Amino acid sequence: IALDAAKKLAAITAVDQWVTEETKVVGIGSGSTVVFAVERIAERVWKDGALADIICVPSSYQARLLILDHNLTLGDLDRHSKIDVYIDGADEVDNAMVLIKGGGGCLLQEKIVASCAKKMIVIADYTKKSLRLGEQWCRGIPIEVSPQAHVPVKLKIEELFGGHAELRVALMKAGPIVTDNGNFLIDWKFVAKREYNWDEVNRAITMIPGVMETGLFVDMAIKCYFGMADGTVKVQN
Ligand code: DER
Repeated sequence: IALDAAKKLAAITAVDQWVTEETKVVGIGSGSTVVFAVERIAERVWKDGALADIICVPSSYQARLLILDHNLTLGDLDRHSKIDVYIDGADEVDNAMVLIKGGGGCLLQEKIVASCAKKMIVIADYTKKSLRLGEQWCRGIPIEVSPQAHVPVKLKIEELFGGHAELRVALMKAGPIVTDNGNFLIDWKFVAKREYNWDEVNRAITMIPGVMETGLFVDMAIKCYFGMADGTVKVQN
């Protein structure tokens, strides 16, 4: 089946499993896969008359517009900081369920909203699954940085962990990508052959002055649903 069909399959399976009548607040991730999850939630609300009063907390402008476009109730962390379940995509998921996220540049709010959720569920197509981080996703680990600090942060990461970090430049805008939060992004291509302790790497990078957040989601997702090419859904716990 096509990649979009695989994404959709994962999204529907996860929503039907985790967004139920008991769900009061759902966190909505960012990217292309999560669109199918919002469509499924909207179908349940508007077609089935189910999930009455469910509140959707966005993790980006994209997620916010998606919620509004489907006439779902928009929430925010000021009023709904206890989230029942957070559903989001990933750029890559390794065997230890370490995620690389941020391919869509929304990692800061994604990690914030995910951290407020009792459960984080990942939905993805089969191209996102890897045994070892970096096997599938070759664009590096996204890191959100304060605009004034992108060079010192880049140099510090390369000094600490090797590899090569570069500023993410926009395609349809001159200059660097500016995130929903007014920051820059650098993508760190780590050394493929090197053994990294991703929990330590995540903590060390986060501590570098000027780093707002990393796209390394360690010990955050509890379950991943992968839509497979043969039309099945593989679940990783
Ligand atoms: O940028 C992000 O963090 C997205 O959630 C990304 O990880 C998944 O995007 P996709 O569903 O479009 O592949």
